[in-house]
Amino acid sequence: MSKRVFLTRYLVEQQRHDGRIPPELRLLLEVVARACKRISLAVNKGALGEVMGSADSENVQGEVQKKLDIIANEVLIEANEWGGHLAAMASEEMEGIYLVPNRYPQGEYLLLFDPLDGSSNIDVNVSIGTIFSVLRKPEGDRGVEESDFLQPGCQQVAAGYCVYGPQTTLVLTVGDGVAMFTLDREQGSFVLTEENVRIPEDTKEFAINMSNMRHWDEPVRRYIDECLQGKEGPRGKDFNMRWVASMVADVHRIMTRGGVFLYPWDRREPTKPGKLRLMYEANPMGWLIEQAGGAATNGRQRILDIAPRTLHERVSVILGSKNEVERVTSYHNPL
Ligand code: P6P
Repeated sequence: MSKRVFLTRYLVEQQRHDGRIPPELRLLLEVVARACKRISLAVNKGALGEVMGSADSENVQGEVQKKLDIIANEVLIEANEWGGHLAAMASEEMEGIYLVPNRYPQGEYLLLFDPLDGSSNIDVNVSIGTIFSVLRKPEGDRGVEESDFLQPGCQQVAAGYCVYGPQTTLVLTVGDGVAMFTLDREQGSFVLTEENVRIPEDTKEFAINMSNMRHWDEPVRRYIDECLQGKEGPRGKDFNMRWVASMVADVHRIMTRGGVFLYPWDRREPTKPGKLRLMYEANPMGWLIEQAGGAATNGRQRILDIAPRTLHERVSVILGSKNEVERVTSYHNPL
């Protein structure tokens, strides 16, 4: 059996190799990975852990919170607040930012996360996941403010997700490609199972919630209609469709075998640019996809170039196999 490389060794070698992972960032990534292990254990207990169902509360998005949403959020806060690597955190489950308490040392990083994305799937035993993004806090000794988080995705220093499915798999980038680690439950360690992940530039598989078709804008309708026409149509090939309704699961499939994921703007809530959140869903996933050779736009511009205006702002998302994303984007920007 080939020598197993655990997450810690991988991060130490990356740190030693090109200095891309300063010690504080390595600590941050190891702490987040440990928190994901704890979340995985809670998720895997299911009904046995009395963690199923909804809490009697709503999050800042106005969505009913699942008990596991709150548990996952608390696990990430508690794991990260004392280590001295962070200055503050932001979460889909919290309206404002969370400042590291003064009783703990202050670090130079900002951590953003969707603690349990796809939580509508919890009660039906379908894969869900944690998404995280790491930014540097601006220079200076002043306290961190919400505006310090409003950096474009191209400023991220690390990003990743952990998918809680048949396997628990941690996928991360620090800007030098994408690596995947599978949790060895017997040892309680993440083991390197894939590095230099590459997404095929072409695909025959699209992921979108088809029930919203009548609400889409014309460029998306045109793209999906052409896919549905199959080899008799302008694409000259048949397409397959997948929709898990869990972004982490859909993105992980694309990271593994290619594909294109679309959650576009639609007429149901025309004042919202999209359903997914820029800071802790689209930006980390967009960077991971780009680092694996794919592309990510909002239909008109690169996701990672979008200048955020608010912490929980939403965005239209088209990401995955490069040539398909470029096609959909070209339909939005006719010459
Ligand atoms: P719909 C989960 O709630 C989520 O934020 C993403 O993980 C997922 O891709 C999307 O919403 C699913 O949305 O409208 O199909 O339920």
